[in-house]
Amino acid sequence: MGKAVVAFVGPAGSGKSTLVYAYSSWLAKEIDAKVYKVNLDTAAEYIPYEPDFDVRIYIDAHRIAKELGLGPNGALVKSMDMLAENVGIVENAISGAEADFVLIDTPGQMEVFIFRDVAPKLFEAVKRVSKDVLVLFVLDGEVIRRFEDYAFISIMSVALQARLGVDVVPVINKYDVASDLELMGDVISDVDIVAEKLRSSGLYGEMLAKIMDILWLYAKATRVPRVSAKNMQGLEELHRIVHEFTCSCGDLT
Ligand SMILES: Nc1nc2c(ncn2[C@@H]2O[C@H](COP(=O)(O)OP(=O)(O)OP(=O)(O)O)[C@@H](O)[C@H]2O)c(=O)[nH]1
Ligand SMILES: [Mg+2]
Repeated sequence: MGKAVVAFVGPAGSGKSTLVYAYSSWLAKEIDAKVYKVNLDTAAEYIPYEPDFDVRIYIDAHRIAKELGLGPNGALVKSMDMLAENVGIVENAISGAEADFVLIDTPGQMEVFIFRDVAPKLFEAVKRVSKDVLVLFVLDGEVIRRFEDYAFISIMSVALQARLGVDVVPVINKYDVASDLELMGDVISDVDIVAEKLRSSGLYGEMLAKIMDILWLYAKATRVPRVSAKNMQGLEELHRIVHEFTCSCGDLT
């Protein structure tokens, strides 16, 4: 039986690490799955779960900052470039892990991770280990306020898919503080509502609506899960979607 690899990517503070904790706990408790947790945040100061693989043992952004006299951003960039040259360490760790699920937590500064070599190289390596790889694009629900924001995250998801070469599913986190979202959580109705609202909102609205029409043709996720990592809510729904994408890992559910 192969292992499914789920990576958590998203903007700073969106709740990636908390969701790794919540989802790993859920997997262990609800379906008795063996979970291997990977921290790739070289600058993490606090991690809410106990990592089985911690990149900081090898590459630590704070140490690099001191040793090379770099500021926090320079050190993070340097640490990501070092990781890009050493993705084999992560590949070996995942390959040797006895687990049903490997959860990968990525650096807080998403743009440093995504725009450097490290992200595509990492996912190439991960795909050598498992054919069931999914990226969860973790977003803070509080930030998604307008229909334009929803279009933006859809476009970003597809852009991430192109960049990383793996399926990407957006996940809206912090639902406990953003439950007044007008959107349904159902892509079919969401896309219709969003496209319709956008069409009536000027030049960019029309452009975004057209983009949404095309994205929908290729959309893989049937639902955008809403979760609260903090309150451990929506994890069953999240798992259903993860399972849909990684189900060749066996009949765990
Ligand atoms: N209300 C609420 N807060 C949350 C939720 N998930 C995470 N948080 C809070 O959001 C903050 C950031 O959470 P993290 O899990 O560290 O987010 P992250 O994306 O890993 O952050 P970085 O790695 O630093 O970019 C913390 O204060 C969490 O307690 C949630 O579902 N609801
Ligand atoms: Mg984090």
